Amino acid sequence: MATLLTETDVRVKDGLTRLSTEQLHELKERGFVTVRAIAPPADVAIMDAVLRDLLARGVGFKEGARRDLVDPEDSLGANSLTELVRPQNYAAVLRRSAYFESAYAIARQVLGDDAEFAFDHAILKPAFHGAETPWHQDEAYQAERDSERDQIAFWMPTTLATVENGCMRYIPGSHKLGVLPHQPLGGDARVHALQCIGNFDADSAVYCPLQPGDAVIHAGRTLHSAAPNMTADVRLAYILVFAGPSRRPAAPRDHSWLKRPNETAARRRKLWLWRGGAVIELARRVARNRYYHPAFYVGRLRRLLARQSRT
Ligand SMILES: O=C(O)CCC(=O)C(=O)O
Repeated sequence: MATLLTETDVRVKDGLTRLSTEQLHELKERGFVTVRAIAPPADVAIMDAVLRDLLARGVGFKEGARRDLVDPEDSLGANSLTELVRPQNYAAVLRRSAYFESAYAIARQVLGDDAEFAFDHAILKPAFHGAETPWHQDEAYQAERDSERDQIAFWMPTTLATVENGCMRYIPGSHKLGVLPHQPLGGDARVHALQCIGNFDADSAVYCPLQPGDAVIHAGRTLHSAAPNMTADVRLAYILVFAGPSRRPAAPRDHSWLKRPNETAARRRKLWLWRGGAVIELARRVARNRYYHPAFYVGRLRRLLARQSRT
């Protein structure tokens, strides 16, 4: 059982807060960039313990937040590629980490002052048999037809991430290809994970092994995946996603692969919402908003005033 430390313990403010010009260029041109020590070791140790504890206790299963990404049955015992969506809902200590502060500062640098925290998730590849994460672009998971947003994800392992245990791998420049066609993994609409079925050269993949507390940042359209875990230790990553303001796409988007009413975790979630979870969900949204950076509110106010003056 992990020990939850107090807020004072985790407010270690010596994380990284800006990318260099070279790193920004790399992110823009290749679609991903690695950064060293985005979070201090004490912070990483706490996040690792907190996430392992949440995952070991099966937290979030009934509400569809805990799921197996590749198992169609997706029972609580499924143990192929385990994800917990929005772990901050269950451990606010994650929100107060130096990692979060650093990532948010970098997200504002990359996406502009209007950048918003979109969501967090943790992904665990079990020892010996953790499944491959299929090739995909994160933007393929965005359902909106008439709006799109630039996004970046920070993928930070709290364990070692190696070629053997499933570190991230990327197709350089693939973020310039637009959103390619996807399908649920293996064409099974019960599975949550999407798989890119467009044309790309998997042999050009670049692997990004990392130390705990390092991170790789990727754009919403960068093709990525992670190999299976063949080692005796788990591989655990904590991921933060930030998004810029929404805009109208050049043409309405049709991510038809997201129409899958039989997705197992989504069905659990629907049931939970109907049975009163909607109230909890609303309370969580209100609580989340109070954390936004002042620049977020200034941006909102500016846009509101601009709209008023146009009418
Ligand atoms: O952790 C993994 O295996 C995959 C992570 C991923 O695909 C993502 O963060 O978008």
